[in-house]
Amino acid sequence: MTIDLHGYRTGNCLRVSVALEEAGLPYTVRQVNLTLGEHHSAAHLALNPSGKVPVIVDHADDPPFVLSQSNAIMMYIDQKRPGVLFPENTMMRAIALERFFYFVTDVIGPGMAAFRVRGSDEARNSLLESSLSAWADAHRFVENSKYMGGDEFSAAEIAAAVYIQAYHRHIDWAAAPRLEQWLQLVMSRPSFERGMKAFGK
Ligand SMILES: N[C@@H](CCC(=O)N[C@@H](CS)C(=O)NCC(=O)O)C(=O)O
Repeated sequence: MTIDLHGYRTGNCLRVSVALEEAGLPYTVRQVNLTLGEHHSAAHLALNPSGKVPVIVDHADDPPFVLSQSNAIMMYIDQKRPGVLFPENTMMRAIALERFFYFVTDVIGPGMAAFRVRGSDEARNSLLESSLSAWADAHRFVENSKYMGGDEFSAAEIAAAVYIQAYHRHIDWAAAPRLEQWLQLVMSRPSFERGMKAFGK
């Protein structure tokens, strides 16, 4: 029994496809083409009345379990395959969560807001600057560690690396050599690569 992942090629959906790949959970992509407005269809609204993606439907449950919100889905995946997205050790887990939420709230949050802001270049630039400077500041997390949360790969990698793809050209990589090495390490993981291609391209 697999999980259906309803989504499109966006950061929120890619975080989930990468997480499913990393956890080794079988899933089937159900494309919801946002440019064609398929997220407003009756079928999609029945799964998620807010009309957003991603949504998963886990057929292992009867009736199937439906869940939206990318970060809640990642926590659900973590519970289905403990120890892959977040370490099981209490303190290591707390650090990985700290870094995961750093990327979700301090980096991705303002970045998404910048993308949506209309009519004010000043507001857009300020949000983008705040997002990218928080991203660059994550240099300190990997200065003496292999991964963002320590020695183990975690969902913090997924949050950070998926996001930065869209802003790659804005980063001064020469000033952040460890970040560049970390990104190469993460992006070369076969499971990560498969997850990034889940919605095509
Ligand atoms: N907080 C939600 C955000 C979901 C979201 O905004 N999804 C976007 C795609 S990344 C969407 O469905 N946009 C369509 C719309 O807002 O009409 C999550 O993390 O899943």
